[in-house]
Amino acid sequence: METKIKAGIIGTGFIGPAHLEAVRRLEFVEVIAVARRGQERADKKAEELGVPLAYGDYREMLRNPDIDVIHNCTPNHLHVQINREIIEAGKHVLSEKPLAMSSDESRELLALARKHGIVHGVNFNYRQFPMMKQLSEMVKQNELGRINMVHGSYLQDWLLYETDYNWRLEDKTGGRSRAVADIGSHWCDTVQYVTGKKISQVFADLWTVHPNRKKPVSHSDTFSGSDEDQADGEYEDIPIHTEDYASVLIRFDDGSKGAFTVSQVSAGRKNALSFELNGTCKSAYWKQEEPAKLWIGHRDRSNEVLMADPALFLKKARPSIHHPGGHTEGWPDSVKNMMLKYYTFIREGKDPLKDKANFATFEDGHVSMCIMEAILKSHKEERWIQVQQ
Ligand code: SOE
Repeated sequence: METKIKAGIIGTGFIGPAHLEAVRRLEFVEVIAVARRGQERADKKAEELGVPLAYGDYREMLRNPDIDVIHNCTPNHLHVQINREIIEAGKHVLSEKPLAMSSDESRELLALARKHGIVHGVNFNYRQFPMMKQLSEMVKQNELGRINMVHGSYLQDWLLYETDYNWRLEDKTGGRSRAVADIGSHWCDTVQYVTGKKISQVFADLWTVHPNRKKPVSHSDTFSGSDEDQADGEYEDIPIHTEDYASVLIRFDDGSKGAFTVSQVSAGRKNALSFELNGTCKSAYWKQEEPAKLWIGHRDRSNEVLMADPALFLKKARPSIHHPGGHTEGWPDSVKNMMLKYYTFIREGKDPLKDKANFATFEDGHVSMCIMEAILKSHKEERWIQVQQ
């Protein structure tokens, strides 16, 4: 019988358990350990999640020779250091975005990963929805014609109230950018993936809607919503320096244009990533919250809606869909698809220096950092900025 690839996960907040659940759906991988600060908390979490080994210090996990792959699911400010240590320990790494706190750091990580020849991935999962593979094939086969415009938004409401609080709000733990780095990064990765174009210039306008927030004295998780117990509770006033909202004009490397808006303070919008492509023949529109539908717009006949269905997909997109039409794959499945592609690359013994990955790598993570920095600079200097790699 094939020996299973063994994995460990560092960080057990919102996204760590999502990685765990996705990896568990792969029959050839086994998550044998989790790490979280403090042995007692780690033990408790490992038990809750049904994982055999618990580390109160991730460095001990790095020394376990049985572990082949490590997932970095820690808060943003810890990414670079832990990613560096994972690579230096000779383990394959799957990191959450952002890869680091600056593009100098993400460039260094990419070089280090290449030097050690390990398989590196970053969890840009939205490009892993089956319909995104179908759309990218439609674009490659020129079904839409030349793509002139790409526009859309990514809106959420979990930080709408000034009493909503999370580590992502603080620049020390979240980074210099929030809405752009946290969700704009997904929007940019997804549209660059489906169009095959690179964002080369940006002109941005950012806004911190709540320059001061009320931090609950008790702990607050991502997407935890309003805590009724906190209603009469104690708050601490905290100045906020990261953006709740951004609108960005973009120019692509082939001269085509677009724009996107991101916000974490838009009531009623939960995880509303959407975009539209306008080509010389057809348009296409997709939204993540209804992922099985692709609206296709025509000028001279009625518009259509394509439903995700292997029987209706282009041949090259078919392997990306795992259920018959109407059996809709959603967000957790996109994470599973990311894991499937990443671990299959390892299982097949592919060479990260020579073989093309069909998932986002540290290269994409670095590009994302460069776009984010160009956006911050553009907002500050109120002008178009070239994305520098
Ligand atoms: C919070 O904004 C968040 O969990 C992001 O960090 C994720 O990357 C996104 O997929 C959903 O929203």
